[in-house]
Amino acid sequence: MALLPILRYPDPRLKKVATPVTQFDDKLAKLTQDMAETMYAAPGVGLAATQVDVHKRVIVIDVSEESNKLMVFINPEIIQTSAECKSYDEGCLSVPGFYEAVERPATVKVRAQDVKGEFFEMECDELLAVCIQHEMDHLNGKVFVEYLSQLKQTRIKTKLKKREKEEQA
Ligand code: K1U
Ligand code: ZN
Repeated sequence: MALLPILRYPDPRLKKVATPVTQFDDKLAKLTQDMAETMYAAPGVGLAATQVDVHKRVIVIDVSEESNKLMVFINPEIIQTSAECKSYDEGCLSVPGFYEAVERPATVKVRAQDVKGEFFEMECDELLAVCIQHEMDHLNGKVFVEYLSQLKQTRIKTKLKKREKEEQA
């Protein structure tokens, strides 16, 4: 297994729209394993392939208390959303150190394929609902800060650039 470098906002590669997976082979299995290792090491509760510069529709998530319930979603689609919305303080491994409130549908039903290509459906609520919507945004080239005001987006970009310079010095 391997740890993959995570792209940092505002890297333009985070804006790419991921394409569907068509080959359910060993290469895909290895990608999901490497993504899981990268997510656990970060640490985080989710990771989209976009964030590791692979522009395929692949997501890994583990929102369990003991980080032992890995879920893999290939070609995920949201097929139902609740009318009720909830706000959650979201974080992002591509925007390290920033947590901001984002409002999204409280529950969603997802249809996806597993690593072998088998279709499944899942009802998601609580953190899982937040996380799957956040990760699907990544696959569509959207980072959660885009839900914030222009002022907040600019402040986050400025702080991240300053931090990057300090890290390089
Ligand atoms: O997509 C990502 O960058 C992963 C992101 C997922 C997420 C978390 C919370 C709300 C929405 C989306 C993260 O995992 S950020 C880190 C984080 O939430 C966390 C880190 C350590 C322990 C528990 C949570
Ligand atoms: Zn993210």
